[in-house]
Amino acid sequence: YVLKSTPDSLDYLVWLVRRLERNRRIGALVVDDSLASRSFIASLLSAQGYQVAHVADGSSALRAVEADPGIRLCIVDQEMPMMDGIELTRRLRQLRARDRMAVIGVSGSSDASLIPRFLKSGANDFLHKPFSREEFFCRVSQNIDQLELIGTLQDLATRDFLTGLPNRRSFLEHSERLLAQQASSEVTVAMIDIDHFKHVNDSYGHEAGDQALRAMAQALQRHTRANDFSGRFGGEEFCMLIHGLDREAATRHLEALREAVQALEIDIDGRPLRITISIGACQRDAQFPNLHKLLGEADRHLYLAKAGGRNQLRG
Ligand code: GH3
Ligand code: MG
Ligand code: MG
Ligand code: MG
Ligand code: MG
Repeated sequence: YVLKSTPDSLDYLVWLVRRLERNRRIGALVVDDSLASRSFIASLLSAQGYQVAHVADGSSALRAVEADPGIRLCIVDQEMPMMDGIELTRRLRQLRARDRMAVIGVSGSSDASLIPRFLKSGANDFLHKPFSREEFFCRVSQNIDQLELIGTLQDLATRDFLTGLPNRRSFLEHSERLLAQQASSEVTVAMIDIDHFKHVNDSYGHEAGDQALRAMAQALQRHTRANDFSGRFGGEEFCMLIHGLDREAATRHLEALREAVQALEIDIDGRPLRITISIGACQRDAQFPNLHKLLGEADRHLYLAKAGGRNQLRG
């Protein structure tokens, strides 16, 4: 049906196939008390490749979204017993933000106030029933495209391009959040700096330097446990936030990272390149209660590690 009314150029077909491929990764949920209506909308979404489920009421919809992070699209009918679509939309928004899931309200009513009420309660869009298949296709696609675009922009804003690690902004934001959430637990902040990295660039070339930074980032990731967080702070400087380890355990953990980096053999066109790192750490306590103080003290310890001969941990 899509092809009938659109130019059947090869470009369009390629675009359509890509779109169908993409949609297979996206979960969609249809909420409508009428079986005929939700089955119809579900069949339209299935034809576009989405992974579709449908439910008859708001409570089931909330449970489904809570259980499945893959749901990125909700089509919500307005007139339903118990919980109407506008109320459901408001509650869905408490579970998943606008940039993670698109909610599209639908209704057969001619009440003009429905559209602003849907949008104000957090819907991304609204469709009047009955709608044409083509309008449905365009609206849904546009909303999913927007989510994808936001995801791409968020990725560009938070990820370091060279190493794929979270960037400085992302590290700082995440750390602030974690320190606020875990006000009483043990947290260690570590600043990690590659030793004599200028020398690596000077003798092996900038490309090799980049390769070393990527190898370093991989080692760092291998030593980042599930509740920890690390990033590239800038240049040849990295950072790690360790959560739930006391001072001794955190020290052992960072020493293991230092030794793992020392043991790396980075292959530069058949020539082995070795690097070492210096680490400055600081454990949160009454004297260093916030991120600013923790980073300052970790940095001071890093300086001491450098002055003490490098390839060592202070803190
Ligand atoms: P130290 O042991 O005191 O840390 O000495 P260092 O040479 O590592 O420190 P310095 O701050 O003098 O030099 C850091 C170097 O890191 C200089 C800069 O060109 C290089 N660098 C920063 N970012 C990148 C990058 O993205 N790629 C490459 N190849 N080099 C980088
Ligand atoms: Mg209804
Ligand atoms: Mg350095
Ligand atoms: Mg330096
Ligand atoms: Mg440095």
